Amino acid sequence: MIMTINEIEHSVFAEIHNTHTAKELEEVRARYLGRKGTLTSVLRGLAELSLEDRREIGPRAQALRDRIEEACEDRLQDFEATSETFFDVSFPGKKITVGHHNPLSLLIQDTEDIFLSLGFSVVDGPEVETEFNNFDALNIPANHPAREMWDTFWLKRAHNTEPRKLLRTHTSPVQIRYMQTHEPPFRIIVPGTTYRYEATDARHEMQFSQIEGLAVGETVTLANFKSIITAFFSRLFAQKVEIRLRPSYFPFVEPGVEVDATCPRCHKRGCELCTFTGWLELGGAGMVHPHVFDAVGYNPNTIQGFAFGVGAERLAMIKYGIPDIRLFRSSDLRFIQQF
Ligand code: FA5
Repeated sequence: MIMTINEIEHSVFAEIHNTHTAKELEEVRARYLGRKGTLTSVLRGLAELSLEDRREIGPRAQALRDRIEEACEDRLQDFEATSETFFDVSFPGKKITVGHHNPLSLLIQDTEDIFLSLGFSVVDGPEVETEFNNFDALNIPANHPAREMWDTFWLKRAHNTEPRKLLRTHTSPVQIRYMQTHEPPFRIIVPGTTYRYEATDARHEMQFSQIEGLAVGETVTLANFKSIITAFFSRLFAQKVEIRLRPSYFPFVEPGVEVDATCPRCHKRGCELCTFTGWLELGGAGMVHPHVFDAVGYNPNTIQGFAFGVGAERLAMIKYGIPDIRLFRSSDLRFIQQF
């Protein structure tokens, strides 16, 4: 019996090692540990041995059985690691989750594409601005009542003598930055984030986005603006849109206008979106004020231009039928996944 155990020990581990499939491995295992296996017969035969022999052979045989089981288990894991086991190709795969663009990003991308095709460049500027660029150079001096049109987040200063900084309340300060460093003629748009210290509701946020436009040259007129903005809204809303300019006031333009477009949902028939007026108010515009040209060192007698500013969320809300501006930055996946 000792002889048999020695022989088994001598051959079994090499045989296990030489198997290449789970089926081959199972055959080797059965040869030694199956019902009629060699080692199983040894273990069965123990009962017939003398007590002394049993004490010597029994533990060796049992230990060998454990080692064979362990070796078979290890070999099986080798097969699994090298994928030699069965692989069911019809098993459903893992769904790959794909990110979605925020509708605000989609709106800004569309806007940029349209204006690029109309000969405009896309420009940006910082969200932390100087008081000069955000207000003074735009013809809104300190203590002027027009300042109250924009409730401002001011930044802390280390010393009272330092110039005050703020979170820009509109994208208009980029007009100043651009004109200080470029010569006309040019046409630019400036999409960007803006901040106002305001109560929020379905149409107002403290952090929102605007798209500024500025075209400057010797012969640029308000009629040019009307045709550009008509082309923009018509392409953005994928339909023919009419534009109406109503007199309004912004300190940095003269004349100033409010820009209305025909409601793209009801085509002027009247609906809830346009509060049954047929028209939507989409932003402000006008001819750049001579004081603004003075502030950047242009000659207002030879240079003229139009400027406009529209709310980007407002346009996205109209285009995509979004009922509440607070959804854009809500981080709610149920909202984002719809786009
Ligand atoms: C301005 O900010 C001017 N800078 C626009 C301008 C530029 C006029 C150039 C003339 C020439 P106003 O405050 O109206 O204007 O804001 C423009 C648009 O920004 C609004 O029509 C609105 O759509 C959007 N907007 C303003 N405040 C908020 C707010 N709190 N939340 C969301 N959108 C806002």
